[in-house]
Amino acid sequence: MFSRRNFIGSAGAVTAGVAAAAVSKVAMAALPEPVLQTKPDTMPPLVPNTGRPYNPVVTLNGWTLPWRMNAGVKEFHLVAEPVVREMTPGFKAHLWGYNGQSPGPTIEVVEGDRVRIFVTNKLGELTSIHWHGQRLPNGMDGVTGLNQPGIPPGKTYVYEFVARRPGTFMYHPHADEMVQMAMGMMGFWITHPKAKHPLIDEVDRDFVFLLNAYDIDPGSYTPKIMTMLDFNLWSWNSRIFPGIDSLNVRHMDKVRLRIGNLTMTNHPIHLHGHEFLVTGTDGGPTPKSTRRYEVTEDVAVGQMRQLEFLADEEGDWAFHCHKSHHTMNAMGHNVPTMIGVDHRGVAKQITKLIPDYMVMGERGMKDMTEMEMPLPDNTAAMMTGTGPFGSVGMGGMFSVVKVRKEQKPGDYSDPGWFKHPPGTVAYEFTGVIGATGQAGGVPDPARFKADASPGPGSMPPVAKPAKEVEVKVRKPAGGHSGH
Ligand SMILES: [Cu+2]
Repeated sequence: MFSRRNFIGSAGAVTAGVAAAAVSKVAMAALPEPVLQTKPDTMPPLVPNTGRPYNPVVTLNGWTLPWRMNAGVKEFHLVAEPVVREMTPGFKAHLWGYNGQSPGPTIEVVEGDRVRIFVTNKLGELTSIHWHGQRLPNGMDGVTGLNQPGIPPGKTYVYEFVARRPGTFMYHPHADEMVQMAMGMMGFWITHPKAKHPLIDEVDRDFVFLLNAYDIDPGSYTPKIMTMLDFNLWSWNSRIFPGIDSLNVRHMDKVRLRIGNLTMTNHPIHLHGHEFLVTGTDGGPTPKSTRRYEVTEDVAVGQMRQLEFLADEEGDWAFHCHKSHHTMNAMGHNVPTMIGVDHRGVAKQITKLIPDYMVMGERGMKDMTEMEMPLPDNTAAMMTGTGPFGSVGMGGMFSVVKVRKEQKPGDYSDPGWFKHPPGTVAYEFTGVIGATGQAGGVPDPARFKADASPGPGSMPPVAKPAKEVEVKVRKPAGGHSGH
């Protein structure tokens, strides 16, 4: 490993002399045509027809950037520009991205490839691209002011380096970063191994997506870029449930999920019905001895994770971030909890004064998924999505892994809902509760009963409180502290 890195390292050093600066008129004229994509669909894998072969990835609600070979160098053309991204049907956001989309297209190369990336800036301010996680000459690292001047509006810069190690990487600006990343500028980079790698298994399906987040007020189109933590749209590749495509796989497929986090908080990503191994992190493939089975993997800020599992259980398996506020869409945050408050009388009185008045959440908030309430134009429903059994009541970072026997190899199309074998779906109990003696009866549920003695605890209290207090205070609105 060490010697190989050294060898490629010396080859890479040749590019150190190529500054990411001036491009001659001749080179400009020879720019590869930028390829644009405006549809938010999951595009089929881009099978390489030039360069070294590899098994391509599939970008969830995204695509891979085509390249051209130029005297043995893989040339890509990224265009930084304002884009309109449909985050879910009926909700479009005005973002910044690359080549017509946010996130930008996935770049796929092979270990040892020499790569040349033309970056054209069509924004109104300086930008740059940092190739997150890569080994490269310092002048190609993309930090504005430190490694290169910012790319001025209207100009094209060239980055060139050798993809030295296989793995999962990201790209994003390192210029006015807070704004440009809050606006959606980011993308994935995959470096495939050049030969069979002892720590990188061949898989049947290889999905990639970025975790990103936006703060867009209901009824508006542009993210608020000053938000530090309190985002209201938690997305995968700038899509929110139910706009995120399902991950469709064949029963017994070996599946790899590559996830990168460019939000401002961590996301515990949880898969139902299967256990996965964490086979790769920021530094590349994990040693086999460190691998253990998990059902949730926390992806921290700025990190990449590779999860692998055998899809050996048929069905429609939920796959989501486990922070429950991250599986909801835009909402007002200062809604008081009304669970358990019977306010029928109050609502009646208020309705006399304000005919449209509506009480929210008296039985929980699930009712809101079916509520036909007028939303401002261009607003995503807070919790939505309809499954075969009704409303799913979700939003944000949520999708479904569909495992099917009849899925053809290489077919990524949506097979529809799972057809459950008879007797394998939870069903309503129609017997008698509290009647063990009767046929079909079940005993009363056991229920914890508090007694008069000091309750359980690590130590007994010195004296009992004079009065039992049940807390019913409602905090005043405001002072919301993020998620
Ligand atoms: Cu999350």
